[in-house]
Amino acid sequence: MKKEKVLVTSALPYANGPIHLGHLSGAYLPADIYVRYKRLNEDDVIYICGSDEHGVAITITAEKEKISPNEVIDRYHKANLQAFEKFGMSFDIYSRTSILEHHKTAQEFFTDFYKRNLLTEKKTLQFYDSKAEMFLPDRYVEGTCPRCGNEEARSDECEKCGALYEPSELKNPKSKVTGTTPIMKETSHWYFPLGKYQERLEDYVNEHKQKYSWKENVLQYCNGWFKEGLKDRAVTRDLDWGVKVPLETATGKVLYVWFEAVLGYISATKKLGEQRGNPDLWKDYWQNEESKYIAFIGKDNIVFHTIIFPAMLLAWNDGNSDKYILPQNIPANEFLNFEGKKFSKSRGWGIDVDEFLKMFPADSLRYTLAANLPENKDTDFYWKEFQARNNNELADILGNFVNRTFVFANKHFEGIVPKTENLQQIDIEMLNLISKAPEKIAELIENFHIKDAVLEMMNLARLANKYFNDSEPWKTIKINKQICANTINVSLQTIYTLATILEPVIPFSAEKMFKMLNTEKTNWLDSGKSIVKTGTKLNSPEILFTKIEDKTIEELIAKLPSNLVEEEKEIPISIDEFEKVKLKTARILEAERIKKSDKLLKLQVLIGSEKRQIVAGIGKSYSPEELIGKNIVVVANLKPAKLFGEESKGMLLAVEDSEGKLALVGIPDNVNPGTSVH
Ligand code: B3M
Ligand code: ZN
Repeated sequence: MKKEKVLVTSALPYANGPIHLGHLSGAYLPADIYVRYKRLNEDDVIYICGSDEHGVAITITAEKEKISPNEVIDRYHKANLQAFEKFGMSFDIYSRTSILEHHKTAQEFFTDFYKRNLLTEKKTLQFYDSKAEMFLPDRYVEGTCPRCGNEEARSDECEKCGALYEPSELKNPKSKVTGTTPIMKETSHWYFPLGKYQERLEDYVNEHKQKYSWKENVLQYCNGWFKEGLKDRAVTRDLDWGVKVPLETATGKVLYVWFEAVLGYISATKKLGEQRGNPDLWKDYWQNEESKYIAFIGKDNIVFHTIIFPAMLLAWNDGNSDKYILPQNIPANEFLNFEGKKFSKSRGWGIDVDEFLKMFPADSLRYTLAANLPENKDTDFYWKEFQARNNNELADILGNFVNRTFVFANKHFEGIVPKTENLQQIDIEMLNLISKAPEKIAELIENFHIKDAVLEMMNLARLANKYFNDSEPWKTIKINKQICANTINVSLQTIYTLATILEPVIPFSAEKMFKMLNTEKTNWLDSGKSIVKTGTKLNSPEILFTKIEDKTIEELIAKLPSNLVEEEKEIPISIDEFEKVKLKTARILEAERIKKSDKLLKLQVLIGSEKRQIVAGIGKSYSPEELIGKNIVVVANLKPAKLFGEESKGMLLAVEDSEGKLALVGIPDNVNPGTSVH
């Protein structure tokens, strides 16, 4: 098979907080599994990551913790690097965006675009804190919601009522930096003409989706953006933390964090070359048609990697002779939740990697997360599932098989790999299984079906256990020692295959297995070809996995913040209370958008013979046209309210998916409007 040149990146985590399990499942563990597999397959792969150290994510943390941004990034860069190492991440480099090389790379892109007149300067009004003498990014301003009066509304949206508005509409704005009232001041920024690249980006996405079967979630995201139409995007910000805009007139301005963060992949590769004494190494991966680039991310980063970064690379390529390759695939994952709820640092919900690894081995965590990756939908980490995967799969299936084989080999064959003779059908079948497994699993990993690959791996261990049972070596040893020797030899070969194919998932245990077998790692595909030599002296067996006790897990569950459980716990109500809510069916007669809001729609609905107006926040999920004639369920006796100056009498029922998309609760067509819903 032709060896591939592969460049792999994982999203650069902000150095403003610890890495938690959700991060690992999204963009790190799947990439590490892929990369480790590629290395075993003897492909030429480099794996790049590092800290994202700019943007308001960092400065806000610095203010909260009352330390400087520099202290924030140093603290978390180090902590995250260590946590990743403990977890067994095998980056070739874990760089950071504060290094000079990165600033230079990012500025080089900006300057190139600027000189080629790609960027336009535009003036806008923005909040300005006169006391702190700084422009305030959106997240730095708080005020009273112009719609519902919530006093903690953000500058352009209210989390309480969901309203979106212009920052100038916010009442009583306050700077989060000094608490003073900000003024509106004119500022200017440079805009990248994303719209110009729309056609080429659509072609890029369409071609790649077919050729490399891009994931459905990624495509849907891209199509949403294309449908809306790509618009110019500001690539500078008024902030003094970040990569300075390399123009004399741009004092106090930095490059927008996303503009430079994606270039962090390139600067990190440059750094890697420097470390390896090969300064041109990066070109071999980034500017080489023979190389393929895979970008692992979580779903919240899709647009930056499928649209914005490729557009920047296209823009560069248009004007320069050294041309970058574009990502070949971007296998974005959905999110991992924790015990049924989103990870939340502020509410203490979830667990950091570091904390986790103080209690349990990395491989147990890696295996559990890998077996449950949010590849197509959000998944959950549950303590009980973790225990079950560790005890019932790692310990009882894999660990047990390895252990029994070694105990037998030591007891009856002096710890030396016995030779085979006259293999029986059952042995041949097992050897057949191990010879086929690597290829089958490789195909799954190559196509980023990592969860399925993990399933196959454990399945092989399961079949190996069954083979051992069915062979009954404890009987054959007494009747025909050669048959028993065959079983043990084949089992040892199987352990070798398992160690190889499981190495990407449980590298620490795989290492132990190779050591126990006293046999070097070979490449992926050969690992199923009876590599362990007859006569090899085995090393003494080690316990691979220890079981986790119920008590330990129960204690961890009991430690979960109870106030949060309380908060989201359903408060029981009586039937009488429920009866107060009048749910009725209704038919939508008319629908139109409310000006200035992309979320709100004004609906005229029919409830029985009564026509009513309802204002509903479903404008991002439905167009007015597609709503007309739909039968829905409404709360008919809700107190009337005014939204954007429009009267709303009632509320409709909709379900929200994990991406915030709403779907109306539907009812059969033959139900008349005005029917009560019980
Ligand atoms: N730091 C966002 C995040 O951590 C951002 C990713 C950058 S990838 C170039 O989700
Ligand atoms: Zn509000």
